[in-house]
Amino acid sequence: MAVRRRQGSGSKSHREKNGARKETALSATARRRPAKMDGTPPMIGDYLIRRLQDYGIRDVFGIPGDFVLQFYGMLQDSPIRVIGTRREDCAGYAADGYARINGMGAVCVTYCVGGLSVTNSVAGAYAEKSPVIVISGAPGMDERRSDPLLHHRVRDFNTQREVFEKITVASALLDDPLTAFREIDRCLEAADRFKRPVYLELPRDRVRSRALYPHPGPQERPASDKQILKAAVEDAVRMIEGSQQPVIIAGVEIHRFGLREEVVRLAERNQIPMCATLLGKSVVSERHPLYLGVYEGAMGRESVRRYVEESDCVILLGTFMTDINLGVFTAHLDPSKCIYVTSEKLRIHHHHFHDVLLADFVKRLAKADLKAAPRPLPAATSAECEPFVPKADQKITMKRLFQRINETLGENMVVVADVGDALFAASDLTIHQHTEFLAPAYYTSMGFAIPAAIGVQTANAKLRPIVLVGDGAFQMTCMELSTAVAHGFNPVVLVLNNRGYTTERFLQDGPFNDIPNWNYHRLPDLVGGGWGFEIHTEGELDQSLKAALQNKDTFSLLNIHLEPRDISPALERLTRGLAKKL
Ligand SMILES: Cc1ncc(C[n+]2csc(CCOP(=O)(O)OP(=O)(O)O)c2C)c(N)n1
Ligand SMILES: [Mg+2]
Repeated sequence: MAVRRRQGSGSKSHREKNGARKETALSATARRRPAKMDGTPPMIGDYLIRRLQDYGIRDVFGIPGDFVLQFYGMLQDSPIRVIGTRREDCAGYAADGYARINGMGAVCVTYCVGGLSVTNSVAGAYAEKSPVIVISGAPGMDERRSDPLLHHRVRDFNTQREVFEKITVASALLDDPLTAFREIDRCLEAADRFKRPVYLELPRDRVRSRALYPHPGPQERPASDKQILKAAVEDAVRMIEGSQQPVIIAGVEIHRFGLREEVVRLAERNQIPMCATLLGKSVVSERHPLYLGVYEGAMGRESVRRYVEESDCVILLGTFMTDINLGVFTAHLDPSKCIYVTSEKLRIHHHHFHDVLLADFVKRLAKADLKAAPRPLPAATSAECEPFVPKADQKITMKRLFQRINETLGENMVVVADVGDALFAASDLTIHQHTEFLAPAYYTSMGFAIPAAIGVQTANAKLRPIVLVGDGAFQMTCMELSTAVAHGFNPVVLVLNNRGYTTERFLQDGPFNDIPNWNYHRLPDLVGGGWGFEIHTEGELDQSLKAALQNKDTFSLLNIHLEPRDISPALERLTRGLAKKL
């Protein structure tokens, strides 16, 4: 079957009207500096907007409603751009994707119907350490006095806030101008420090309430205990110096805390090989000569697994020991041979250290003069991809598809993988120096990838998302391609159409894993923009990918027909590893 291409009518003028970024007066350095107050006492809403900008937030995702319209009006008059999404949970994923690129992201929604819809994506951001600020409108404090049954209310007026308390690192009701300004500072500081979401509830009659007293602005930042930091670094240095086969495993927090250069310096100065976890994939360039690959137990490549598990000093930096990172617990790491540091914990073999910040520890360790005899390095284990020569009429398979994608990856591309075999297969991709890799690799909520790609391009329009998404996940959040059209974004979306929940077929199969087949490539007709391609063969894949990459003006969608039981080599390794274990 020939490639069918469809082009919707999304126009540039539409994009220019809606997508043009409002100029922000803040320079990059000013963004990190706290907002200065002039003589007039600020309003709560204004102060919040200024503080968001201090943390580099230039865009907010969401859908308005009557309880948050006043604040939306204020946002409209500010340098911050509002990106409307089709659903609130998608706004949450978009803000999460934005935060992963930009450092922090924000959603702004209405009370309960919007807020409660965003909980799943915020829970994912919490689990995977992505700092998303949730701003929700709420009934005015004066309206609440006689406990009326106002629309959107669930049980009582605190219900939504109590839900968010469980899935954020800090939360506040901005009901009192005496405390609201401090509360905004406290919550934003917590989001920045712990790289987790926070929740701010803004009653509609408090948006314009002014400070009663001059607000001094944000207070001092937390610091490491110097003595404990010194002792911990000395302990780590001794352990590394005495080891024969040290190895670094870099995790997602290295990216979140901007410590990539320090980790690479530590590796290069001491010739220590590096791996990443799946959640931290691409945290160091996968083309670096010291890079071995993703360590993920039986799911990863055997040579990487063996090197790490035979190591007498595993330096885990900003790594979370999740089941997916550990290949669904098929990994074997002995704590007595590990240096384990995250923003929450520092353990060196069996010693625990407190009051040491991750960044301070990593920076000090990278600067330390380690004396160790030169050790042999492992042979290059990074799987170089075989060149892809398309066999024009051959039916496309997962293995061949990902070989072709691997060739496509270049500078300024971001691979955004959804849950399913898209994620497992993507673990084998070689991410280049300037390519990022984003995936919900721990919380694994389907539907992340398309809205997260919107967040990525909102944060940096020069980044080109390559979205890998199963048909099941696509059916959950594909409506956000309409948002891509509205803003002139150009992700390349590869729909792995295996007509169902293939990953689950290998756990337990049944008709519940079948899903309706859609003409995915015809979505451009519906949303009024984008190019669609239908693909059965390697030749069609090759042609379509080339055309999609050349199409810079709008999104491209490739409907790739796969067999329901065709899986990637990574998922094959995992199912084999699990079969041995069970
Ligand atoms: C929101 C959500 N619902 C359900 C699941 C459970 N689940 C995990 S993988 C999967 C199937 C994914 O199907 P698809 O997107 O088509 O990818 P495939 O497995 O076919 O590669 C399901 C239902 C989930 N992870 N997230
Ligand atoms: Mg599927």
